[in-house]
Amino acid sequence: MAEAAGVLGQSPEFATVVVIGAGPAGLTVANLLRRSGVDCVVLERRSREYVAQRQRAGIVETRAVRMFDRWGLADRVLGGPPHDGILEFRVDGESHLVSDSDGSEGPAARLCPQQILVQKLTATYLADGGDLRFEAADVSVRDLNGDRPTVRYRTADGTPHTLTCAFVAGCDGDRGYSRTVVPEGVLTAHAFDHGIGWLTVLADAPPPAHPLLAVSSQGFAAHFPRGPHSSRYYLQCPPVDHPEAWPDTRVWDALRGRLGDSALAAGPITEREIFQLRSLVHDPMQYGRLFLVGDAAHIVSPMGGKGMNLALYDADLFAGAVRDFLRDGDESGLRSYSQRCLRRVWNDQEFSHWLTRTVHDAGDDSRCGPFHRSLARARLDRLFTSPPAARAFAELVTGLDPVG
Ligand code: RFL
Repeated sequence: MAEAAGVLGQSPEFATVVVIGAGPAGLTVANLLRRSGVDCVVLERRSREYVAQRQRAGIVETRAVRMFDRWGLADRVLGGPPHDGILEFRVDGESHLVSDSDGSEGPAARLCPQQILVQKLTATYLADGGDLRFEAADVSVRDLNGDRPTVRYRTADGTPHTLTCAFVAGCDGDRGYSRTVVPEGVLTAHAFDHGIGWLTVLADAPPPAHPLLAVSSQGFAAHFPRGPHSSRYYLQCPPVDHPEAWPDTRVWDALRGRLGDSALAAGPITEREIFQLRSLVHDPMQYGRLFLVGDAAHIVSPMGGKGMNLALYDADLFAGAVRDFLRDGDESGLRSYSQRCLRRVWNDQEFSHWLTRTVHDAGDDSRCGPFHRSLARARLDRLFTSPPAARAFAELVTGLDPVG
């Protein structure tokens, strides 16, 4: 407690927490710390404009909406309408609606695109007087095993700066810097490559009535809302494919075929990218005074929509743990941070893995063989016909499972 009191209210170049990275993880950490009266500085490599337009996730799950609600931030940081709790599976053109509502009381998931969340988290943090430094180059960290780590960086004009702090939050994503500071042999990386590629396309085209996953012998496809007039689509493709192999006509023809919707409205394509479905977990998520948060610690294949939501979960636990330490001298949250985060990470990895295998295996059997195709179809059949199976699925989609 004596130390806790001592780290508050120091000179400007001391910050209790230095946050590296201003994506969903870093900005959420920063906002929650501010709500707790804990000072922090956020260092972001890119410009504010660049960070604000990066489009990826589209749904803030129910658990995360309630987390922001608990911190008194939901109205300020979430945009988009509530999700109506219905997910559509289309199997060989036949529609099956599955409720992803678990029936619990409280605010529901929100159709809030990641860039809207990032824009609102940025605006809220700055409006509350937060310290956010864009275009911070060459960030480096030292002395993580002492109680005063040092963080150095350069401003856009090359001026060097040094900060000391009590904690570093490594929120700089999978290709960031913070994880590289951890000495070799400390972290174990658990990696899995699904051997599946996805072409992802963003277009100014009408969103679907419900988030839509389509299984067909031509391969998997999906259609998700990303705003009132925009959509994200996914098309299974060979992992080594190139976006140039997918001109507009091929994209729309493939979507119409796999979604079983010959009238699917097209629109201008604004982004076209191919990536491989992979999963990665680093264990532990802490080294000395460095805490890894979000993609810096784990990557989940996008199937199931968990990556950004896990980042928000980590941010909640980290900010709560720092607050409890500074306010009450309670170190238990910091000590159990990695273990608690990893429990949810593996829970969500398992869900994402299950759904990834199911929707791909159930379609094109040239990849997995007829036996696995029939197993996957049996899993879908159970989901469509068994209320307990649908309920377990809803728990996982909402994040309101017993993992907490
Ligand atoms: P981010 O978003 O990568 O942010 C990291 C930030 O750190 C900055 N940075 C640095 N700053 C200072 N110094 C350095 N040395 C730095 N190095 C990097 C970067 O510029 C950046 O601003 O990580 P964060 O905050 O952990 O957030 C994670 C999410 O972005 C990620 O999990 C999701 O986008 C994953 N994801 C999805 N998640 C969902 O929950 N639902 C979805 O539907 C969903 N769809 C997706 C996705 C990811 C996708 N990609 C990336 C393959 C769809 C796609 C296409």
